[in-house]
Amino acid sequence: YQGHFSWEKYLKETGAIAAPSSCFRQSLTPPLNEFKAGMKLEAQDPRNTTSTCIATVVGLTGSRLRLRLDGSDNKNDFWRLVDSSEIQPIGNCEKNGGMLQPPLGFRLNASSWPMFLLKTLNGAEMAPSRIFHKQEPPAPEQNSFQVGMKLEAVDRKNPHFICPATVGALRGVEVLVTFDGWRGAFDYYCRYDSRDIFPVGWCTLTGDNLQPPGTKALRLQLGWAKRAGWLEDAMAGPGRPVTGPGRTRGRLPANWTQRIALQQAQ
Ligand code: MLY
Repeated sequence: YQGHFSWEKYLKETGAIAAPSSCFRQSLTPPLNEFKAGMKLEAQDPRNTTSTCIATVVGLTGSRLRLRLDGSDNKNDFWRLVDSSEIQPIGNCEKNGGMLQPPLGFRLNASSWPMFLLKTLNGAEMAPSRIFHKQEPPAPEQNSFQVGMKLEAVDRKNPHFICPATVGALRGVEVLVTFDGWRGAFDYYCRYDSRDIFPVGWCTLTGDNLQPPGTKALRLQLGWAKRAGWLEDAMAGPGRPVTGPGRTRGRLPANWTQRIALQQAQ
C-alpha cells in the first residue's frame, strides 16, 4: 500500500500540533548522505556496544545507512544516521588506541579473526572521511515534548520504516512513541534525544518514504472488507489494524492475503 500522505491535511483533520524541531536531537537540515552501497566503515556493534567493528553499507535511504557487520549474518542489519557518532572512517579505532573486534555472533572461529579482518579490508572501498559528519547534533537541554504532539519515528520492529507518530506519554527523560493507526504492538519508550525520532516534514526533506498512518490503511480495508460483506469487526481485539481469518466471519475473498499484504507493505 502506497499512499500520498499529507501532514498538512492530517494535522488539520486531527487537530494536532507537530512537535517543534527544537525538541529533537536532529539537525535542522538533514545531513547529506554521500555514502554508497558497498562502502566499509567502523561501527559500534549494536548488540555489544563496547566493540568497534567493520561494517558494510548494504542500503541507504534519506540520511540513513543500512549497515551489516562484516563477519556477521544478514539477520542483524541496523540503521544509522550519517551524522551518528557511532560510525567512523576506517582507521579511527586504531588511531584512538583501540582494536577492531569481531561482531557478536562472528560466524568463524575467533582465532581466524585477524585473518578475516585482513581479507575483508583488502581491496575494500572504504568510505572516505570527508563524507562523515564531524559532529552529532547536540541533545536539547531537556525533554520538551508534550503528550499529543506529532512526529515521525522509526518503527523499531521494521526499522526501514519511518512513520507518523504521536507522543503518547512522558516519563522523565523518556517519550512514549505511539504509531498512528496501529495498536500498541509497535509503540516504544525512548529518550527524548533519541536519533530515531524526527520532526514532522523530515522525510519530505530527506526523500525518505514516510509510511501512511495505519488508520488510513484501516479505513480503506474497512471499506472493501465491508463491501465484500465478510467483516465482523475490524476494530476488535489488540494487535494491528485489520485482521486475518480469526476476526472475520463467512468466506474470505480468495486473494485476501495479497490484498492485506499490499496494503500493509510487509
Ligand atoms: N506488515 C507488518 C509491518 C507493520 C508495520 C507497522 N508500522 C508501520 C507501525 C505487520 O503488519 O506486522
